[in-house]
Amino acid sequence: MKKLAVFGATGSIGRAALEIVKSYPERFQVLGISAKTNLNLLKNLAQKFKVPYLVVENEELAKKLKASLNYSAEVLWGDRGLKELSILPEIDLLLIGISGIKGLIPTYYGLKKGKIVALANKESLVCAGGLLKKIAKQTGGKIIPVDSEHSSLFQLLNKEPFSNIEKIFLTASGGPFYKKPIREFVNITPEVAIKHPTWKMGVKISIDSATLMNKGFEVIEAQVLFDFPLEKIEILIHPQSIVHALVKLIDGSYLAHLSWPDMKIPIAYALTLFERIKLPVKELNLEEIGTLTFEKPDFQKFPCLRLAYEAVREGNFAPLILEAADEVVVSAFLERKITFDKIPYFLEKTLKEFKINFQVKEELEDILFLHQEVCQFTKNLVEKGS
Ligand code: MN3
Repeated sequence: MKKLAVFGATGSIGRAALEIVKSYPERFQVLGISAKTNLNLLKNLAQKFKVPYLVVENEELAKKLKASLNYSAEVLWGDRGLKELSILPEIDLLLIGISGIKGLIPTYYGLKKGKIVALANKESLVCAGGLLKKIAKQTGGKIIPVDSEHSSLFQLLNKEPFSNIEKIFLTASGGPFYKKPIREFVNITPEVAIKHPTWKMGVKISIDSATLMNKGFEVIEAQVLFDFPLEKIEILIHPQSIVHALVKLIDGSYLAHLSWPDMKIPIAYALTLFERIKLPVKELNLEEIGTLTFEKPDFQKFPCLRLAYEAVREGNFAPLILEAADEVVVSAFLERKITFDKIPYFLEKTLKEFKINFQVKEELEDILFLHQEVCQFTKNLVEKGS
């Protein structure tokens, strides 16, 4: 029986994970769940699974939740609550479905305790990849990717010695605007941009998919996760979202991972520690799909891709700077302070102009502080720029 904590239980990753848990009660027990503010759904999930530890964003919500529960549970809150849940001795596996830099908190403390971390949070590896890998090495903690592309690569790369691998490919649907002429980008509204063609996801990641910044972050993650040279990581636009990743071997063979785009597959693969279990997912009918297409991404039209590669090349904290800037710029777009076409402009400007003015120790507090500093810097840029 695996003992789980699900961070971001009310989001799309968390809900999919709990659906799997519900189908396999003999395999999993949920000891902790967290949510930011969706109190009603968190309460329903908590009561359904009789979860002993719950985390919400603040004390007020914690009190409200505790008073409304029909059983007795420990209700924690805030960053401290995230930390406390992640280090509970009785939990073996953490699923990090929180989006944003807050996801780094349970990832960091969980790895420090040598736990298995099934990671769907992008910011953790983009902002603190080196640090997390260092900790995992020291404690024996494990990072298992849950993002569909990285889970696919993980499955493909498991079967081959490193020296056999010539290249890896992440696929991208291209998002809703892949075919749109760039001159029309200025008119894209938030309402249209959050509609992703194949995946149902949170708002921030949907915008990142529309700018392809999401794919850029995934390149950064793949580089960290698999210790693979950047020049050998490529992106292929694949609008059908059936092939999630490919690996090219030195003998000219390609291995690919195909599945219906459903996050339950990579989540279950991580939660079971690489066993295969039956899942309630739609049958992949290749005859019905008929054609799978691939093309090179357009770096001119989607400069966020170039920025991601540049950030990795620059190293230091450039990926963190890019990620923090993106958080601010995406909010500014959602609040209609800037237009869609200006997103990469502000990212690039932050990358160029932000200077780190203190000695950053590779520790959680410093990384969170640096992230905040960048956010403030980009906020000022956006205000001046519009
Ligand atoms: Mn992905």
